[in-house]
Amino acid sequence: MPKSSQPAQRTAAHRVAAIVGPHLGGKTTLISALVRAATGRDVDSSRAGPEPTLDAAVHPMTYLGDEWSLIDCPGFIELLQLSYDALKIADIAVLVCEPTSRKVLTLAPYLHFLDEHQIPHVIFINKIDTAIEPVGELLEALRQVSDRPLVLRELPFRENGEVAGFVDLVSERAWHYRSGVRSERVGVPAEVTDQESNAHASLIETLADFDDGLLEKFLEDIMPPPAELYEQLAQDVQQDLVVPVFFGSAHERHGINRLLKSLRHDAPEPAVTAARLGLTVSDKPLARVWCTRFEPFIGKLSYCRVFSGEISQGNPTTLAGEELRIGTVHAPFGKHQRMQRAGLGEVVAISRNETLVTGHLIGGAEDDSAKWVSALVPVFGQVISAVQQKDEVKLGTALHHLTASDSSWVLDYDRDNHQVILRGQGEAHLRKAVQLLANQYHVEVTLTPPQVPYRETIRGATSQHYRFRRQTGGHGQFADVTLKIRPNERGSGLSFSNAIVGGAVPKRFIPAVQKGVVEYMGRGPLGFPLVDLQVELSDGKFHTVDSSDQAFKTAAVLAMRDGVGHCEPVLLEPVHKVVVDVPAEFSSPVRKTMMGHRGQLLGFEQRPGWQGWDRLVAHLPEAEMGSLILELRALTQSVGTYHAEFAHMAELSGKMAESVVTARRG
Ligand SMILES: Nc1nc2c(ncn2[C@@H]2O[C@H](COP(=O)(O)OP(=O)(O)OP(=O)(O)O)[C@@H](O)[C@H]2O)c(=O)[nH]1
Ligand SMILES: [Mg+2]
Repeated sequence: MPKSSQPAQRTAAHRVAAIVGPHLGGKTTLISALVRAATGRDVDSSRAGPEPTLDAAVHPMTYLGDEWSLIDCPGFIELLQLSYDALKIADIAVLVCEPTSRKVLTLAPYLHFLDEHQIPHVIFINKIDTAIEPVGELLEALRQVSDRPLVLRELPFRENGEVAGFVDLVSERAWHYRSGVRSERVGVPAEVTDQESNAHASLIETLADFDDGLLEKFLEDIMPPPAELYEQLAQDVQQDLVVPVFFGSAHERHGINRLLKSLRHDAPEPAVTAARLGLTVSDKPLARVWCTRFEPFIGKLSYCRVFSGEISQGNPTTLAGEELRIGTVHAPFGKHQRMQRAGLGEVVAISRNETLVTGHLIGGAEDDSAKWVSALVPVFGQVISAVQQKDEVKLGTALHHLTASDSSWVLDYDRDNHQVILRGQGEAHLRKAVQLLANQYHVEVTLTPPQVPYRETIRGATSQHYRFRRQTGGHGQFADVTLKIRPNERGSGLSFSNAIVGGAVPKRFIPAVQKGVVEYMGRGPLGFPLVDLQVELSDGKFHTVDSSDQAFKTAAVLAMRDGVGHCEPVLLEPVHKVVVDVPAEFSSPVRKTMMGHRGQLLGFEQRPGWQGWDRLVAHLPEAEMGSLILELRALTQSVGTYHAEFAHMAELSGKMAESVVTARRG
C-alpha cells in the first residue's frame, strides 16, 4: 500500500473544510456521506432528505483520529456571502459540482474567490451516477473557469454506460463501486489501460511544473513512486498551486473514501492557514469570528475559529486592544451544548457577547477588520415595513440582528418618504429575511418596491410679481415681491440672491423671502422637490405697519407658485452608472436587455482578471433597475452581477413623465 493511505503517526490539529458550490449540487448529501464513511454514524437520522441549506452549518467529524469541522454552506447564489465567510477561515474547500459542462459556469463565483484568496481546494464532481458526458469533457470545461491547473485524480470506467468505478491516478489501482458499502479493489479494466497511463502521465506532468526533481524524472521517463506523488500533491494543494478533481456520488456513497483520504492528507494545518491569513500566532488566544447568529433561547451566538491558544469561558482576552471577557462557550452544532474550552483549529460558538461582530479577531492587539474582506454589494432593495404599527420597534431590533448575521443584508433610509429599505442579493434573499422576521421575531412585514427619487426643475425663465395683502381685524398684512426665476446648472441646487438696493424691501425681511422660496422648492408643480433654480429678489414693496416676516414668506411662496408654473417645469430622474459583469457568451443578450431599459452604453471591455467574462458599463435610469439583477441572472445561469453608483439627474419627458406625474397625483 502506498505509505500515505495508512493512518499517519502524528494526529493533525483540528481542521476545517468548507463544502461549497451551487444550489443542488449535493453538498449536504455529501457531508452525510463523508461523516458516515468516517464515523459509521449518520449526521442526523431524523431527516428524510436534504432540504435547501439556508445557513452555514457546522458538522463535527472524526476520521482516523483526526478531528474535523465540516461547514455545509448554502448554494443559492443569493446566499453567497455565507459561503465566502466560511471560506475565509477554512483550511480547505471542497467545491461540489454537477457532472454537466453546461453548469460549469455556475462555479465561477467560487473558483474566483478561492483563487483570489489562495484557499486550498479540491473539486468533487458529484452525481456521477447520472453522468452522461465523459469526465474528460467535463474536465476541459472546468479548466475554462479555473485559474489554477486542475489535476484529474481518478479515471472512471463504465459498465452498461454507467460509471462503475475508478482508477486512482496516483496509485494506479482500480476500485469498483459497491452499493452502500466500501468500493472493492479490482484490476484495472483492459479498456481503460491506455487512457489510464496517459492520465497518469499528465498528472505527473502537471505536478512536475512545481518540482524540479519530479520534472527531471518526468523528462527521463522515470516513473516516480506513488508516495512521492502523494507528497508532492499534498504540498501543491496546500499552497493552492493545483486543484485535484475527484468524482463520485454522495447519494450512492461512491468515491467518498477517496475524498476523505485527500482531505486528511492534503488539507493544511490551522497554523499554515493562520500564516496564509496573515495572523501572528502565539500561545495566547486568537480566534476569528466568521459567523453571527441569533438562536431562540440562547440568543446571540458568535461562531469563531481558534487559530492559537485556547478559548474558554471567563477567559480574559482582548479585542482590538481592549479587554474582552469570553462568555459561555458552546458547541457550534446540534443543541449548542456547553463546552469547557476550545483549542487550536476548533470552531466554537460564544453566546451573548454584544460587542463581537463577524470579522472580529478575538485576542487581536489591534483592529485588523480590514483583513476581513468586505461584503458583497447589494443588488436588490425593497421597502420593508411592519404590518402592525406596534411592531415597529421590534422590527428595528430584528433588522439589526439580521444585518449582523449576514453582511450582505444592508439597511438604507429613504429620506424622501421616511421609509426603511432592506437591500440584499435578490428576491429570495429578502424573502428569507421576511420568513425569519415572522418565525423567529414574530413580526409580520411587507416588502414593496422603493420609490424612485424623482426631482423636477425648469427649462424657462420668468420674472414674477406677487403682492400679498390681507385686511383682517386689527392691522393687516402686506408684502410685495418680484422674483426673477431662471434655470440653474444641473446639480447645483438653489441659488438665491437679493438684488434690491435702496431699501425697497428692508434687509430684515430678506431671510423671510428666502425661506418662502426654499419652502416652495419642497414640492414643485409636478409634485416633486424642485432643484437647480436661480431665484433673485429683484424688487418689492413694504408697509411700515403691516409688513412682517410671515407676510414676506407667504408672498415669496406664492410668487414661486405662479412663476415656476410659467417656466416649463420638467421632471428629472436619477441615472446610475452601472457596471455589469457577465460571461462573454451572454454579453449580447445582456446588452440588449440594458438597451431595452433605456440604457446608454458607455464602455465594453474584458472583465479585469476574469478570463472569458465581459464588462459592460452603461448609464441606466434608476426606474429601470428594480429587477435588473433578476433579469441578469435569468440570462446568465445566475452568475451575472452588477454594481452601480449614482451618476446624474436627467430630464424625463413624454409619456413616461406623464405617467410618473399622474401616479404622484394619485
Ligand atoms: N443522483 C444523485 N442525486 C444526488 C446526489 N447527491 C445529491 N443528490 C440529490 O440532489 C439533491 C440536492 O442535494 P443537496 O445535498 O440538498 O444539495 P445541496 O448542494 O446541499 O443544495 P443547497 O443546500 O441548496 O445548496 C437532493 O435531491 C439529493 O438527493 C448524487 O450523488 N446522485
Ligand atoms: Mg445543502
